Amino acid sequence: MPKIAIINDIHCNYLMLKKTLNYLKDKNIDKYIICGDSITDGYENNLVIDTIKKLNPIIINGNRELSIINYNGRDWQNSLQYASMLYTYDTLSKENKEYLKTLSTYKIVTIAGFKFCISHGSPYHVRDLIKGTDTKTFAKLIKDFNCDIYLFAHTHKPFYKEFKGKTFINVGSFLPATKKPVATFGHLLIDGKKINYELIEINYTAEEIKNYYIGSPLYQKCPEWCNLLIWEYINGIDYCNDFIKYLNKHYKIIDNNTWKIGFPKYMAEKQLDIF
Ligand SMILES: [Mn+2]
Repeated sequence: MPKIAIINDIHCNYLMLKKTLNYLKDKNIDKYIICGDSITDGYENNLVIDTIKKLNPIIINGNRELSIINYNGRDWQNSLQYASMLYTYDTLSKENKEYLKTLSTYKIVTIAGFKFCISHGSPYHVRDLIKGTDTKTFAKLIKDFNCDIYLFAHTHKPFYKEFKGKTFINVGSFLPATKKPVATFGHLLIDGKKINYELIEINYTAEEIKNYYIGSPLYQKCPEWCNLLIWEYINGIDYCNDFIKYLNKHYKIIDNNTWKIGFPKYMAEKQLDIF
């Protein structure tokens, strides 16, 4: 009866990774599956990758890993918008960059007779945003890949869907986008021809999150981005993307100047304290 833990969109949150692995330590997990975006948005990228490697997981890259391994060494310099990405690029070891370069963006594997299609966005594109209601895509995936279980990530919104005898799962993220402040991951038990799926929620407090980020080396490089992340954890709302959308809406050019002006305005509009 293989027991599988599925962990997606870690976004370099070592605090949640520790809590998750602590929860799983006596659960006799046979296989870990990690569907990408393990790095960036945090300050312990090497620790996260080194910890993941020790799990000997089935692992793929998300868009964040691709951005880091394909970075040209120029575009993010002196940019507030990309300061967090640059932090990851600058601190991630050569060895870990090389490790990520060996990974693909989707994978087909068979575990205990079940054929899995593992992807970040989808096997078609790393940034696809697949929802539990996307039955047209599910039908196409069945036709193109002929798998039993399809795993997605990237949206940070968990779903579990059975369609035409196949199973489609997103286990969510450590960085929630469901207005509920919990980190989520999946536990899958294969029992003969049956599967038993459970979405696990890991709790944290606003204090823990604030203590983790405020004053960190990442916070020192990009306090604005860290503030958006902290509130994202506290409220389960994707403020990082929403702030970029806000800047695009209100300013012709997005540069450090409009970031500096736009950030306090945005935070005031959303009634979010700046830490
Ligand atoms: Mn992603």
